[in-house]
Amino acid sequence: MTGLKARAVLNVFLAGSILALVVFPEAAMVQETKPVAPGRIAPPPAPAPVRRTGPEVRPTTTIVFENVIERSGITYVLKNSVSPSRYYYETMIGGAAVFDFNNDGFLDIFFPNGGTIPGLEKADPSYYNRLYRNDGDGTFTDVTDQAGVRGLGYSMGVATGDYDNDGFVDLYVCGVNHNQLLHNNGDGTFSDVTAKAGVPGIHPKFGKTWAITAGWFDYDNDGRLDLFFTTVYGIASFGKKNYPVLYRQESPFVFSDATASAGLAQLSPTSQAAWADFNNDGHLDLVTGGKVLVHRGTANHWLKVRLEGDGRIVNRSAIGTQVRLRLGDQTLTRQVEAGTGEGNQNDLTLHFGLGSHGTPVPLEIFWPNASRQVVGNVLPDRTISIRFGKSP
Ligand SMILES: [Ca+2]
Ligand SMILES: [Ca+2]
Ligand SMILES: [Ca+2]
Ligand SMILES: [Ca+2]
Repeated sequence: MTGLKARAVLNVFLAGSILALVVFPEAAMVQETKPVAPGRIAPPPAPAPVRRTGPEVRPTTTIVFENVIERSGITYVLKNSVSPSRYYYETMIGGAAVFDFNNDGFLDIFFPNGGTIPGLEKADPSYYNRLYRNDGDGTFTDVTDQAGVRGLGYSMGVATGDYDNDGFVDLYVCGVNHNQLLHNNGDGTFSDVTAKAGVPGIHPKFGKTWAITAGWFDYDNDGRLDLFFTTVYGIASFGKKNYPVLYRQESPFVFSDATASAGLAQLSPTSQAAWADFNNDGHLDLVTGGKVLVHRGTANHWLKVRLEGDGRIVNRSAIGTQVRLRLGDQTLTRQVEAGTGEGNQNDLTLHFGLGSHGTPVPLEIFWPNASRQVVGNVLPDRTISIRFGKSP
């Protein structure tokens, strides 16, 4: 995402920054769709009845965005170190992640940043990645240093996901010469656990691959997030060979390179990576590298959650809404996102792998206006639809 795009995201976000706490009755406005046998295409769900949850919304011809960057406290400047050689990555840098790192109900912003050329290092603070804490009053505070997220090397994109199910969203930062998995410690700080988790993006033969964008997905439905990152050029700057990588979280918090075993070894370099369950069997499928890859499934349980805003208080697509699912002593967290990686859009339906857990689970929904809704006793192995608004 470019700097301009990042600012546009900020503008949209600030426009919707409202604090309120509302607890809805359980099981409010829930529709269920039962699963189909693996390999079968399920019929589309019946159209939902039109409901109005507030005053009539009158069409308007003028929609105004205000650029509030100057008074927001955000001073991040993208630094790509343009060189006479015009390396590929100079033109492709610039991601942003909007997520709530401290669980205070206000979305915070993380910006990856570049490095020197040709050294590819963050030689001074102007190259640091930046984390801005949302203070809830329209301003942000730079907490990069206390959070420990300055970064390493020439960074590119970033993916957010709670890979260890502790309720705090973690970061995976992609880069040319370094990738970083940053564990959110829950106290405002992050720890670099890249080596311990086994996700450095280093091929035993070809070395570090240039990672541009990544996404977290539980493709085997075991309740633990897996990681897929892509790269665009097979042979890029400095003659380096690059390739997409799928990391599977084999055991709690330890990953292995599953690119070959999952059948993705011959995948061409690409920026495509969009996940969706095309055949409604509960297992995420993947569009990447000009291919549509249907997952053949596991015996694990799953749950999919479709959210819908009212178009007035919460946007119709419910983007920015977070859903938490309690599974024993773990909390699985998913968020409706407007896009993933570079130019990709996943299905907006949230997907949870439940492993061997086949009994009803409770959900907590945190809508973008900071209201909270509790939905109890949701049966697994189905898709449920939930609308923002009054209980029926
Ligand atoms: Ca926050
Ligand atoms: Ca976490
Ligand atoms: Ca998994
Ligand atoms: Ca599927």
